Amino acid sequence: MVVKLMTTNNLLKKHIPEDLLQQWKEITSQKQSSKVRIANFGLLKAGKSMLFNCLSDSVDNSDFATGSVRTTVKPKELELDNYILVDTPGLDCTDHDSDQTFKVLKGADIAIFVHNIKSGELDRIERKFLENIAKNWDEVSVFINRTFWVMTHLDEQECSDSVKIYQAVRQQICDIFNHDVEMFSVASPRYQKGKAENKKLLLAKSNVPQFREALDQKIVTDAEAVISDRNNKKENCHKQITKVIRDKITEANKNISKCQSQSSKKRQQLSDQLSNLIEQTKRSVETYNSI
Ligand SMILES: Nc1nc2c(ncn2[C@@H]2O[C@H](COP(=O)(O)OP(=O)(O)OP(=O)(O)O)[C@@H](O)[C@H]2O)c(=O)[nH]1
Ligand SMILES: [Mg+2]
Repeated sequence: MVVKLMTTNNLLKKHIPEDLLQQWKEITSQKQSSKVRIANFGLLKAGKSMLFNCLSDSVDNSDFATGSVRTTVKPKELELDNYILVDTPGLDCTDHDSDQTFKVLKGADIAIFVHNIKSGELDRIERKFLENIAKNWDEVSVFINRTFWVMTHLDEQECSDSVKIYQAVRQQICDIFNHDVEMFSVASPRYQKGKAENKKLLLAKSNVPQFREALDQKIVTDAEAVISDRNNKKENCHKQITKVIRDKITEANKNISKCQSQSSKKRQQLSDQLSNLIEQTKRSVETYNSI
């Protein structure tokens, strides 16, 4: 008999649920860097990539492609001096994109939620995605503590409406997580123009420097906690995988015992039938001999 040995990867694929395996891959495939990983998330055209270009000071949007039609189609990573940025596709395009973003967030240390203030309050898809996090995140309080909430397109919505929208979105987030959050409103093109033309007023009015400062501050104050959370995440994921494997072994052992007991029952039945047959044959021969 030829026993085909399966590779570890194939074994994992066969026995571990896809989402758990994906989470493990996401955590373990990250560059073994002590740098903080920052991932964005939000609807299509929310301004995620442009905001990341501001963080990397790419005034011509060359680090992360931006555009007026669906632009980011798969996550893109960029390593900077003090952190790694992971740009993601819009949540509202396909279910696969949303799932992929959820996994990217699981592997990130800090998340940045990006919402276009021009689109008004959070829509159904954004709320659904956030509700899913509130329901399924291992430690929601850590998520809240490590997430920045940013509204873009401030330059196109500077009217009384923007204050109303700002407050309404903040309330929506508070309702989902039962936690009040601080929100930033930014104007990314203004920041890029200010950088390119060295115009301090534009930079200040973009609000991006204030946001960057808060982000930098968070990275400094949470540095140790981030590493310890990262290890906890890895450990939790490893524990879950081990549990799945142990449960599978227990189930397989039960099946083996069941098969063994069935086979021994069958063996006994066969043996009884054969003994019966021998006995009957013997009796027939005796009867024949006595005639
Ligand atoms: N006026 C203004 N335009 C912005 C701002 N942020 C982004 N944009 C523009 O909005 C469009 C979408 O921006 P992106 O950064 O590509 O949006 P995205 O969320 O990455 O989009 P996808 O990758 O397709 O999901 C681009 O044309 C940007 O130039 C902003 O703060 N103000
Ligand atoms: Mg993009």
